Amino acid sequence: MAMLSFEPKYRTRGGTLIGGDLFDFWVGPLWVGFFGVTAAFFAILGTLLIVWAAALGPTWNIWRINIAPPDISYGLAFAPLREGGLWQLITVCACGAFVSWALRQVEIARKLGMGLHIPFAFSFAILAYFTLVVFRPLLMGAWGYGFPYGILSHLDWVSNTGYQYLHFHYNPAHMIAISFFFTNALALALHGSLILSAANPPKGEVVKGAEQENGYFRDVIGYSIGTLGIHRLGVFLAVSAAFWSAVCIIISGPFWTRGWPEWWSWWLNLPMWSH
Ligand code: UQ2
Repeated sequence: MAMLSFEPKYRTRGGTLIGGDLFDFWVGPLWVGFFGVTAAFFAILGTLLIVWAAALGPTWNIWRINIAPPDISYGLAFAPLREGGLWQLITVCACGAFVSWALRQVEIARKLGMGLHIPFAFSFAILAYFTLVVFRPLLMGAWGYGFPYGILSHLDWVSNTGYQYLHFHYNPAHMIAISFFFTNALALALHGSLILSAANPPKGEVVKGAEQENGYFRDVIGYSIGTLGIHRLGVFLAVSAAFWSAVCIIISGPFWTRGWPEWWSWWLNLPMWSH
């Protein structure tokens, strides 16, 4: 990895947000950077804390390991390690690692003179996680409203939290989020298949380009969004899916405590129906 001809193109100094040249070097193929160090610190510490919490039992069954947040009665205080305190420390590590990773993306984008689109998009995933384990618990007044770390246990949390609002599919922000997830899948299926159909022809056939890609969709639906446009659409759909997911859970509890089907009574009670 040390002798690549294009190395000088990306192994350029600078772009750091903090620490100047201090961590501006590579280890093998990987750039280090200040936030590479903090990301590694939080990721390793967080993983060790997860193993510690899992070791407290009662099971090593991978599906059933559960690291639960503190009881609601602890409110927003620190809990003893065995009573949710480890969940709190693991959450701090996860937040630290995710934010470090986003800032690492910013530094590398700056180093290479690129736009900040990647950290911008990634920040929506971070927003969704923060909403679940920080913002909503803060608004609800207890860390116990965060979701537990465990394969089956987090599924149970989603199910239980959903049923607390009777039928989560009636949550309007949930509807919007789902629509974005589905549309995102449609767009990536269209885009991925279109690229493969043009750029990966059978042996002996010539690779096709944007002309054919545009032509294909103009023939089918009379419109092509374009090679740059499909990627703008993709980022918009993906980021919107994460954003509306965050909205749909932050409004559940802090801003709406009853069943979501009941929310629609504003529609049923419109004056226009009574005439
Ligand atoms: C396109 C185009 C691409 C694409 C795709 C389209 C040449 C390589 C997939 C077609 C996409 C359209 C018409 C938008 C569909 C809209 C939604 C909301 C799914 O035109 O340009 O570039 O990959």
